[in-house]
Amino acid sequence: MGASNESRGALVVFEGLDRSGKTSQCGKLLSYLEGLGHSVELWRFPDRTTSVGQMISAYLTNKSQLDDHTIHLLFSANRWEKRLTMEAKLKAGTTLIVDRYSYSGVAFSSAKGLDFEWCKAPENGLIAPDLVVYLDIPPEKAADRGGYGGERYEQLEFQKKVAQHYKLLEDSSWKMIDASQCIEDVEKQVEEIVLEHVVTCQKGKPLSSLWS
Ligand code: FDM
Repeated sequence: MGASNESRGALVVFEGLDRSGKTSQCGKLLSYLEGLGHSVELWRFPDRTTSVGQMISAYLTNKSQLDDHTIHLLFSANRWEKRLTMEAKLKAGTTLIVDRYSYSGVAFSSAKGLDFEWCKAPENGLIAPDLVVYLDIPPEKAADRGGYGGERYEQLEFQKKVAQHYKLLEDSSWKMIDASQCIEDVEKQVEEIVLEHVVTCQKGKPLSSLWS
């Protein structure tokens, strides 16, 4: 996909159950990398600011009902509409920290009972992350942290199914981090592993596509 030896930013994705600490860790990592002088941006999916994102948001907050396949494709479309910008930013040397990506797409929809391979198909051709940080936490422990906000998927029984489906997606780009640890320990491990990948991408690791 990209020519090698061109310095570029890294695509770092955070995945994990609700209340696993993704959003806090993404924010901390942003400050850390900025402090080191890197060009870095924080993204999240769903991106609720686009018109597709607004349909997704209405669904998640139970203001609209959609067929499971339809919402799955909207989540995917929401990533596709950002793909070109994502590639341009990475090539311009900006590291992107992304709170949820295709793995959430597949794990959540297949947890509802949709076919796993069908769920993966629309993600084919999106940019593959250089690193997926999976914040691993037992669903019961995540639920104990409280603060499920009442959106559609924030229920313990469903989160247990999501956890099982996430694990089917693990590949060599994944780094599992025990998210039951204190926030500072998680932060330190995240910083170390991400920095390693940022340096590899600066040295010109080529971009690649999901799911190859
Ligand atoms: N979610 C998120 C999906 O079901 N599919 C997707 O492709 C993505 C990116 O949307 F419950 C689910 C996961 C979560 C919800 O996520 C909204 P945030 O992180 O709470 O905004």
